[in-house]
Amino acid sequence: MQYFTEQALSQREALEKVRAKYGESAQVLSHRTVRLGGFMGLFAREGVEVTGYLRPEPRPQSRPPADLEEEKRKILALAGAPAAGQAAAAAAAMAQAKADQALQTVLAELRGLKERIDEMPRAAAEPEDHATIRRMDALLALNDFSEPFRREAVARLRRDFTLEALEDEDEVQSSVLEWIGDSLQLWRESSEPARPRVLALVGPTGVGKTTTIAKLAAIYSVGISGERPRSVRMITIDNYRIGARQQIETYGGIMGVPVSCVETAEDLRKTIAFHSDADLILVDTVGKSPRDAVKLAEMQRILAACGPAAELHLALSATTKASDMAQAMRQFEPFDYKAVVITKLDETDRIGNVVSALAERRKPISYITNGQRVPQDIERARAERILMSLEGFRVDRARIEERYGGASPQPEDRRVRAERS
Ligand SMILES: Nc1nc2c(ncn2[C@@H]2O[C@H](COP(=O)(O)OP(=O)(O)OP(=O)(O)O)[C@@H](O)[C@H]2O)c(=O)[nH]1
Ligand SMILES: [Mg+2]
Repeated sequence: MQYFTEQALSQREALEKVRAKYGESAQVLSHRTVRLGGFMGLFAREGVEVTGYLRPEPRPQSRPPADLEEEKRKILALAGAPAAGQAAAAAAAMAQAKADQALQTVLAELRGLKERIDEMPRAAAEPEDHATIRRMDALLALNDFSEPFRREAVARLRRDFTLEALEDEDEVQSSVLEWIGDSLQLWRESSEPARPRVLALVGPTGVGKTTTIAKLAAIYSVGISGERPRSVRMITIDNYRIGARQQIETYGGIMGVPVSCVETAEDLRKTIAFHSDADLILVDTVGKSPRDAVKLAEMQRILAACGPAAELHLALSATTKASDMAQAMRQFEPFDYKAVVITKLDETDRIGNVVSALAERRKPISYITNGQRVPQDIERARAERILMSLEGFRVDRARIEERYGGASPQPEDRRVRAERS
């Protein structure tokens, strides 16, 4: 307890001093008359001295019952409480842990449910729309076309078709197919490519970049159906993964295509300069997660050494879900990729996700790969090939080929077909 003593000329003044100094908590116990000031007993004046103590601060509010229980359990445990007490405390703790776990499970399930609901295709057509419009919307949803793409198609169907015309469902389907075909942009090689033509492939991990590079090296180095064989080189920036280096070196060994492994931008620049007599230099890169911005920036810095004329292509697997595909396209945007290689077309029947993502960003498709075999399973992108692989559409093949297949098939396409037949 804290005590105080204050002196003043009067009791009133002494009490005022106490209040001012210690506030309401001051409790005066006694007062007495004293002599104040003076010199050696002379000139002193009579005054008052008050003595008292400070009332302790009120105790904080008692804790809520749950905390009290917790305290009790701890004290019992510390004091070596009887076994029954400990058992009760342990049981209570376990019950609490179980309740927490159950809550976490429920929350995780709710989160998953929300994600699934968000991903569920919502109908772009209204119930009052003509049955053909609703069926077209369902067909596009079946093929994983994005909601904006389907909304656009539904709006166009409402606008361009009379009720009578909507009765001819085959004709409507053919029109929708043509709209899809027209939305596709195809990458065409320059008729006078730079020499050497440098083509680098970037993309998320495991989409098939190295396999695609090997396929391209094979088809261009062999020279197909009268095309002159090109002198091809492969460079990999994936130097530190032993398996990856072996993978591309094995392909190079089989095809007789020289392979160089580089680590830095300077290495890359020098290696390209060293192979300046080649027709085509293919650059394979290590797969990057689109979420890893730092590594993406580093790869971009290295690839700048390919020079301004280099073609950067983004490899995307057709099996990627629409939202991840959009994210990959966005994250690789700073690479200024010129075209997209769609890989693993053989692993899915639904490619609307790719088609709508490319249409929304106006990116052309350069190559399509549809299997693991090197070099057979690759072709230059063709609209009719993509349209034919759509699910559930009754395709008027002759009409599609007439519209999109005007140009004779690319040499490697003929070869691939010959090999398959
Ligand atoms: N089904 C199928 N599998 C493919 C295709 N292209 C590649 N693959 C397979 O996909 C797997 C990964 O291929 P890689 O070429 O190593 O992929 P990557 O993009 O180089 O992988 P990282 O370098 O690790 O990023 C391998 O098993 C390939 O055989 C394709 O068109 N279809
Ligand atoms: Mg690779």
